[in-house]
Amino acid sequence: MDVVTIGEAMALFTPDTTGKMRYASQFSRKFAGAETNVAIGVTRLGLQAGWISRVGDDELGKALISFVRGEGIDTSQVKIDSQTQTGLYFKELRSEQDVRVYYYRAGSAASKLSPTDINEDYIASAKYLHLTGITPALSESCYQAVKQAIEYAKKHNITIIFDPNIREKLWGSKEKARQVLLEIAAEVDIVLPGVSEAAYLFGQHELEQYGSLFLENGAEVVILKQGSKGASFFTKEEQGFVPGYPIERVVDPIGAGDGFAAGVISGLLEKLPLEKTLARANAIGAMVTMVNGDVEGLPDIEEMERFVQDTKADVS
Ligand code: KDG
Repeated sequence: MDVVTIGEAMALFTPDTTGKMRYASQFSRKFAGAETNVAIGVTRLGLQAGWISRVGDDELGKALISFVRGEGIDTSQVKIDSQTQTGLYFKELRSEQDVRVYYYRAGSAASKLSPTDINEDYIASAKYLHLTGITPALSESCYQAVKQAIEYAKKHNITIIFDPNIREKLWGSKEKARQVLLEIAAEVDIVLPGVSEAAYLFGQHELEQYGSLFLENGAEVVILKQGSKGASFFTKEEQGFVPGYPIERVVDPIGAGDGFAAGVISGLLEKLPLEKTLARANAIGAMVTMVNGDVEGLPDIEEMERFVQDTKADVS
């Protein structure tokens, strides 16, 4: 296994029309979740991924497992929880600039994940453990599950990559979010914050400062995402900036960060230098925004290479 990830995936409903959702009567049903988005992203790039989670014993839970399995991901560690339901999420595209999400996931099956769901051998079988800040926000038992996974990964020298993915709607308080996310960021090898997330965690600073702040907090590699502008990397030895790709029209920005993470993982596993890894990540992030849906725009290797060849990075 190349990558194991842990977290909630949901049935995603998107109105078929743009505008306020209250007027929508036709919806498309898709599936999404930051962690499965990354698992699907790396699988399209030829890697092997596994997903640890729970879904409800309901029709959407069954369809969700089939969907993720159909994308080639190992779902042997996904439990069916008969006590509760699969979570839902609605995405409202009010305009190209105004995309809103609504969760119906409190008490969902995935929020019941606990340390007993984390199998040590399974974590040890991976090269990378991918985590996001969404899972520990779901419940205390989810937070404990994440801590258990980190403990196993460290014991077996598995590289841990962490995307803070701050979802204010899920955290009761900003203080709690900051405390838990910084605690996890201190334990991992690679962190992937966006600039606004870095500011949320450390307060307003110059961009370069965020690199040092995350390094001092404990990470080995910091990758600071700056949307379509590009991304910077920081280690104790080096730092740099890699420009992003111009995007003619953003159809749906949600999921771009997960595509970016998939690019980082695949680049690092191929032992590409950080510049090349970030160029790949920027390209995949851009490609995801051009298609409606969190995972529909994730490219395979050939599509990604064609995009990189045909599109000049935005060095302006
Ligand atoms: O990164 C995209 C995710 O935000 C989306 O798939 C839904 O997992 C999700 C979440 O918790 O917001």
